[in-house]
Amino acid sequence: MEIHPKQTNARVLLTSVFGPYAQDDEFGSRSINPMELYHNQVTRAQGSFSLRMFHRSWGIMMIQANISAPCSVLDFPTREAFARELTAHRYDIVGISSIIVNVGKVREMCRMVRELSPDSVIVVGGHVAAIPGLEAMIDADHIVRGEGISWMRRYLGEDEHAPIRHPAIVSGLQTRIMGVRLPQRKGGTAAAIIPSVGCPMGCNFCTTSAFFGGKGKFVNFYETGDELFDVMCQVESALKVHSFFMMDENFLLHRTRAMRLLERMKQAGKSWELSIFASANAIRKYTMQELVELGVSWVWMGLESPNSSYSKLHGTDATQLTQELREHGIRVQGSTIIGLEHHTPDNIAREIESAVAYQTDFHQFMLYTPVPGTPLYQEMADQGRMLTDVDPADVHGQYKFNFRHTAISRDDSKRFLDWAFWRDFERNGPSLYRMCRTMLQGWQRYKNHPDPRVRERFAREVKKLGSAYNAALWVMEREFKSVNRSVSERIRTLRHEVEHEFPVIARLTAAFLGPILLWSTRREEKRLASGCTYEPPTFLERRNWVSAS
Ligand code: B12
Ligand code: SF4
Repeated sequence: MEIHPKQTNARVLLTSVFGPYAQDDEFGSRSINPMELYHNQVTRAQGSFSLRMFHRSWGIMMIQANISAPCSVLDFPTREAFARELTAHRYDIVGISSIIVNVGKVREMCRMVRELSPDSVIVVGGHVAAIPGLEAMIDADHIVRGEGISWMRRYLGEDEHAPIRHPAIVSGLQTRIMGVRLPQRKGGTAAAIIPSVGCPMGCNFCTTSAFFGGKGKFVNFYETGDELFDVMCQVESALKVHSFFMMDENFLLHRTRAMRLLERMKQAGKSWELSIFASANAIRKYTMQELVELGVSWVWMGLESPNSSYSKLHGTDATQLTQELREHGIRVQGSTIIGLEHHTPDNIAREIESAVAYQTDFHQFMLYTPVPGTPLYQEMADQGRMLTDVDPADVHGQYKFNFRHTAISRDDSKRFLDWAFWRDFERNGPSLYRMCRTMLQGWQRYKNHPDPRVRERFAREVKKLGSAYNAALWVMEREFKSVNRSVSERIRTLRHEVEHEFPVIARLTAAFLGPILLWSTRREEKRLASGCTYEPPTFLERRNWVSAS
């Protein structure tokens, strides 16, 4: 492979695509596609109760931490900030990270580099690289498919097999709910840990699995529980956290690693909380006791229709599993695909009802979307069913089909998707309430657990429930009284239970903080109704930096 002539002395700029994101523009921003995980695809129908936060671009942060070359990361720039950075420093390499939906921005950024920094080599990486024929769509020198740390190390003439250094990453920022931006104190937000990329399960639609090798393959940054434990200890002391967001597509699939991690946690008395992604059949490899001791407090799992053919659900009763997890204080975030092959206008309502009936704490709905690089895309392309006139900026799974479904029209795909979000909210209420319910169940079950690590974790989690969250319950109960009495009554019952557990503090906070939260919630509703959207701040971080000579 070609190596950059300046090797490890080359100055590198790594950037995400420019914003603003949550508005409609000619570069491919869409108001329906904001840079917010929950509000984009999980709680978007929940109005002021939607959980809102941003997540940094971890791919470029990981690359920066693992090269010795002087390197700047520019995250969420505006076009102006990107132009300024290009002209303020002489960069030898400009690396642009993007997913497919943002290809229009990549095209514009390549054009800007050629104009403002003509000597820079342009490298484009991330999922956008899966687009067939991308070379002809953008003016880049290198398009990198798959894992980027090893590619960049090779390109800079560095050792691609050197151990992976994990940066200390705060998982979410500027969290906002009910019109209030939560204070960002050190240790208050989970740290993101990225043990691997890809997933060996190889579901036919899955772009992350396909991008890193497909079925049977993935790239492990940390093979063993010992390595993972050491990384988590480093990040724990850098960020003062107890809580980790494990960015591994199927964390529990690797049982030996997870069980060794548990052993080390026990030996060191670590009372950690883990939020994980895991498939149902991987979760079933563990007892509830093991999950609880491992600190699993949040699971994001695929809950595709029972009539689908995905092996990750085989042999599991997903209803029983989700219920059991919640009874053990583990919050469940379900993910359901709308528009699978067997869906029709006649059965889709039933399928959505069964997803909603899982009563998860959070529920993501996404359109079945053939994405370049996946087996599903190939299959649809071979059958001539891909629609050729759809703008890639609209292929984000929250708008309309990008292929011809045998029974459901494009317009109906959006109607069914929107209905799923609405129905989940209408039947189950705000996710914040649902999450409080699960937290209380966990506390009641484990407050006297013999392992002090477990007790400490549940006590830590429940502190918020006995105070600020109870004020939020008071507001939700009030706001739902006129729109959905049954939800309001369920919230009331929960509030009474919380007040029974924490008679003084919970009542006091509801009485004093409740009215303030009610006011901020209503103000937020008005803001949202007038079209207010939120954008992440721009970050600029330098490492191994030397000024241009
Ligand atoms: C965090 C996240 C987000 C964050 C934003 C992160 C950000 N700052 O951009 C939020 C929640 C806001 C988000 C939003 C969306 N996301 Co998102 N997101 C993720 C998630 C869960 C983790 C990404 C990550 O950090 N992974 C870990 C890092 C290490 O991996 P990586 O980013 O792939 O980087 C590696 C390589 O790709 C490569 N690389 C990356 N960049 C570069 C750059 C260079 C120069 C080089 C050489 C290499 C390189 O090297 C890295 C190390 O190996 C992934 C799923 C996943 N597991 O990856 C989805 C994912 C990236 N998102 C996806 C989608 C579709 C979206 C949305 C459209 C949401 C939606 N409706 O579904 C929106 C788009 C918002 C917008 N306006 O752009 C898809 C992308 C599909 C595709 N083929 O393009 C993914 C893969 C999820 C999925 N399976 O469908 N997302
Ligand atoms: S189990 Fe989840 S992450 Fe793994 S291939 Fe299937 S959809 Fe993708």
